[in-house]
Amino acid sequence: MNLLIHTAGAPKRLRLRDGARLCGLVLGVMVAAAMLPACTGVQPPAAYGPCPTAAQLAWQRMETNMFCHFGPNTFSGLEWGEGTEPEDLFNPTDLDCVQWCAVAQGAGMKGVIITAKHHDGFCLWPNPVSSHTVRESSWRDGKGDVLRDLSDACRQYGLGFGVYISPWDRHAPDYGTPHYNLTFRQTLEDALSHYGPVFEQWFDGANGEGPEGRRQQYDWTLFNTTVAALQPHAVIFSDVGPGCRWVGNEQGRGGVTCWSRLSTQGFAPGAEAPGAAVLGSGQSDGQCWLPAEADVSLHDGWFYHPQQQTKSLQRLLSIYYSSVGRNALLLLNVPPDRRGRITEADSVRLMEFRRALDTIFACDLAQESRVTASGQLGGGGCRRYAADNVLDTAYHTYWAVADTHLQPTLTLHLREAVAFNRVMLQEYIPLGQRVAHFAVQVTDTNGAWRTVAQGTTIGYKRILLLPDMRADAVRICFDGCLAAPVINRVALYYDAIYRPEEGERQ
Ligand code: FUL
Repeated sequence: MNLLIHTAGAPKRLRLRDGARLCGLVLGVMVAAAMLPACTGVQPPAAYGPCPTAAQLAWQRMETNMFCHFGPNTFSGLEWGEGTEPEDLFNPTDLDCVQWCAVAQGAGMKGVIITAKHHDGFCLWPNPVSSHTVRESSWRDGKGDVLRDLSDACRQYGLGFGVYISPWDRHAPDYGTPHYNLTFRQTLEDALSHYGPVFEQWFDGANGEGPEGRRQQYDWTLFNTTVAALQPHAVIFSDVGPGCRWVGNEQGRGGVTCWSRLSTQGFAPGAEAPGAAVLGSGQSDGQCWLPAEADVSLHDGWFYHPQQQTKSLQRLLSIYYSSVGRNALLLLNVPPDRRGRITEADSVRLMEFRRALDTIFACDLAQESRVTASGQLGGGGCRRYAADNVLDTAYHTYWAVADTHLQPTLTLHLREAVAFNRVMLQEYIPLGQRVAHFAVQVTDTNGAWRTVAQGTTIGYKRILLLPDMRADAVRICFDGCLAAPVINRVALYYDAIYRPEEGERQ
């Protein structure tokens, strides 16, 4: 660490790197200290309520993923194909899934989910139980397979590969009969058996009419068990999970209160799902761990349409803050065009989005603060649960208090007064979601504390949008907790790029 760079005019980047090195040191000391007898006999906090599986935790930590709506609709201009489209309609002139993955990776996304079969029933892979697939088209002489290209490209780029497979099928001749559930199971089996690990299976709850106006009674238990048997680590999305839930809107907006818990007993995807407000907020006493996924398109529609505009950078940042910043995962749809490529305009906008996020979150202004708390599990000598664990970026280190201490406070004494307008908080969700209300207070030279924001849930990640302010110290009062909070990160940032609309703060 070169202390000479800590001059008033030093660029923030230098400070960050220095801070990161400092974090390394802190972490080393912490690991060593964790072995000290001071923690002997101190039991770690017990898990509270339902908690994420390893797959759900890994999924949540992806934070942003790319959705690709691609199929006959790309060529017809429809959003919902009729199911009667000739297979030859699907004819990308230059399909390049490597380019999709390069764009996704450049945009900081961690996975890609493809519409392997949308409501029109057309399969982007040669599904043996369908006659409405790429195999029946003249694209690549019927030898093409989009799932093959994309799964290979995802592997090459270290991205997760996920599939959207619509149960609603406007083409399948047996749709609307009990037999269709078996056909759909075989469809799932084929799509999930040949392309390597699948990180997410996306089930659309839509249940419209099939041939001759017939409707289907979906066998969700059969569908979910089929996925679980073939891809045990896949997180299953639907309105009500079982792996993650729909956030209740297609604008990419999580609830200001957003619990990763929901009771799903008696509910089903589609018309039998809980209302949008409940999906958005989750339930503090929900029986299942069911985090929210916020899906939204970079365009107005889900599929490519030549005239559609790309959302602005400001809009994307607003979406980011109201999804990832509110404890939801952001699934951003980027529709490939008729060549089978992501358009230049979309790609440029996504890189701008990434650059903006990297800039905003480059420098944690709390990094060098002294951290104190109203309590700490195991007492001051037990570094394993120390308050300053909230500063390091290691995921599995956290600050914890005794389980009877339900209203603790944590204070960041800043090295010097800093200007900031974002507060980022993270609960250590492997032990459950606990915080139901908190306040952010600041103080400056006169020493009086002033509340500048209040919030309800935190969960995996919460980012509060505050007006520009300057403080010597920042205090978080966890004043409404279902169980003693376990916090693994508190950070302060200054965002000079996104300007929230009036009333949009927090
Ligand atoms: C909806 C579908 O009907 C849309 O076409 C789109 O796929 C969206 C993500 O889900 O339910």
